[in-house]
Amino acid sequence: MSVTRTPAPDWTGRVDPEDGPEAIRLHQRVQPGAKRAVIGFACDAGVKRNKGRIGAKDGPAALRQALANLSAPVDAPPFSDLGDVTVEGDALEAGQETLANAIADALADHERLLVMGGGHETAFASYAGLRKAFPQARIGILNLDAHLDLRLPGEAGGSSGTPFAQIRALDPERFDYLCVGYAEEANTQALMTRAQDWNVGLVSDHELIADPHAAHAAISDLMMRNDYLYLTIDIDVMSHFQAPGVSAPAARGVPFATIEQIVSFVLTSLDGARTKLALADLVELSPAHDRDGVTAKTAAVLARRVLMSASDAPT
Ligand SMILES: [Mn+2]
Repeated sequence: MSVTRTPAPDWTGRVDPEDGPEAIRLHQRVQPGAKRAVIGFACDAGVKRNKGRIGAKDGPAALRQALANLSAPVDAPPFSDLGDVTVEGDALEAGQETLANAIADALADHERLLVMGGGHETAFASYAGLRKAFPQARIGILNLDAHLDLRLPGEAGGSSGTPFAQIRALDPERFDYLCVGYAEEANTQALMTRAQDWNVGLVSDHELIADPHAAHAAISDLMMRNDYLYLTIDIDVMSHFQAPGVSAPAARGVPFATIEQIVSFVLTSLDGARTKLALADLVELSPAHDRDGVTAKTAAVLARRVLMSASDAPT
């Protein structure tokens, strides 16, 4: 079979019983049936079709390992691990369909799901799953990325460079997309023009370097006009030294502290807002290209924030 469901591994890590009950780490917060959950998409097919350097298939395992030993706030909610959807060879569409169905099922039981990619082809499955779970909802897409990923699918089909064009094709009347951190040299003029034609919101890496709050107004507006925010973090939005373990490292990139601050802004903006963050994903971690595990750790710090933040305000 070219697409398989792989059960969750056992989470293990350091324990410090001598330091008392507050000395807990994320691996000690994994509980079946928790309101939050993670699921992995072990897939190289999207990056391969996009002619990038492959390795994202090992992303979920590396991210779990990097998450395990991070400290957990004592009042943080527990989370479940739903295992992986594993794609062998070029079975991308079947893998995305399996992941989308798994996401839709999971959102019936969990208030927040974090998908661990995989390349950015993960996003098409993420959105399709979220849409399936909430057919009538207004969904705003916030992509933290050096790339618009708006290319049109070619003869081989979709790839890690096409997810947002595919999402628009799936849901043309309701496409509401904000890309934060794009690099001018990493996107052709054709894509920039397409973004304008499709009313895509844009905040560049240069703007964020000049002002770390440059995206706040656009993010607030996106949240105000939607019921759900779909947050997708491509770790290649950060600099090559912060995120070397990706398919396409950024020469410039947005500082890590700025990306953390944007994620925090999203999470704190959920308090008192109507908008929910039911689904987030973190993509393009490619452990074979990592150095000293720094990319995995960077991804894990962001994933920890999304998983451990306070619950959404009730509506
Ligand atoms: Mn991307």
